[in-house]
Amino acid sequence: MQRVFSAAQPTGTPHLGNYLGFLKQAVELQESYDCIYSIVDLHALTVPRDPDVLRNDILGVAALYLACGLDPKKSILFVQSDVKEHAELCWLLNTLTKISELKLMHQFKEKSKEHPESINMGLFDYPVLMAADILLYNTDLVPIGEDQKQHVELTREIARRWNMRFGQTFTLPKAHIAKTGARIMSLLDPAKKMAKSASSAQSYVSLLDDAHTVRQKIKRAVTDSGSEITLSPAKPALSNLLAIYHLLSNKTFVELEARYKGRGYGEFKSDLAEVVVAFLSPIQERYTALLKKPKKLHEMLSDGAARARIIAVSTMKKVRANIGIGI
Ligand code: AQP
Repeated sequence: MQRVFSAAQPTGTPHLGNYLGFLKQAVELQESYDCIYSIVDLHALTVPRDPDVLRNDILGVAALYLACGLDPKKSILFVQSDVKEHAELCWLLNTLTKISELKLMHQFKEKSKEHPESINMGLFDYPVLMAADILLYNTDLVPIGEDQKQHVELTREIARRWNMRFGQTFTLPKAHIAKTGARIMSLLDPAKKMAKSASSAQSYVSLLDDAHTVRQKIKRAVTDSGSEITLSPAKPALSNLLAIYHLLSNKTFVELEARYKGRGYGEFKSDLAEVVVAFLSPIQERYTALLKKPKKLHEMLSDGAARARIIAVSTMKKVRANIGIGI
């Protein structure tokens, strides 16, 4: 069975972009792949975090992922820092990664602009730690949003380099990117991706937003000139809303265009808001119930880490022998 690995940072509450670009696929893939998913707390430290907030976010994200359909009976779900091999492999992969390659990474360039006061080595090395995450588990497929594609390409390059130098060790992973939803855009600016770190919370729908907030955010979402409801590159803001509607309702774009022919943006947005509310409310109910049992969540994560560690230790045995350390 092919192996799937992917990860997400515990940096606040995930939004619809995280769900549609990553989590939705992660849940679907559980049915036919051997899936491993990680809450990557070491990655989250690449920008300043309050320790108590981080601790809460780790548990919150775990609960939310379960509420969205990740099933610990079908997948391994664990916290990255519970498996020390991630940091060790990152260090070894660093020795084969060029600084010039890391300087090309879009995410590093963007985050450096956002946090000019704290451009640290961790932020620069983020893609190598991500390569370690993926390569430790002999991963075939990595479900991700479009923004992470460049990091998976670098992972392949590092793996190829290692295999050339030390013999076949790592599987070359492939990015698994959804046809629609791979880049959900900001509700306020269709040129920017929906992101937790955006300056305005009006630009994204968090998976924990209540019904009133969802309705308000969608009502205020920017639209394009003209009033026709059509999917078109000339209407990037509307196309983004149509993509969300399509993915959450399973209605095709053709069906949606026909349904809103001759009707305005107002009606379309108000229906979309109800689709989003109906989608989020059962998730939020499950999330609240799961958070009431923190001990159970900790046990599930600790069991996940134990299962992940078995694979990671076995990979590292090979890697250490390859490179000439750890007799
Ligand atoms: N807007 C998006 N559309 C589609 N997919 C997205 N992803 C992120 N934003 C979008 C995908 O979500 C997965 C988990 O990402 P993460 O937890 O590592 O967070 P991130 O990429 O840092 O997400 P944010 O919200 O955009 O945070 P900031 O503001 O910190 O950059 C990944 O697979 C990602 O591709």
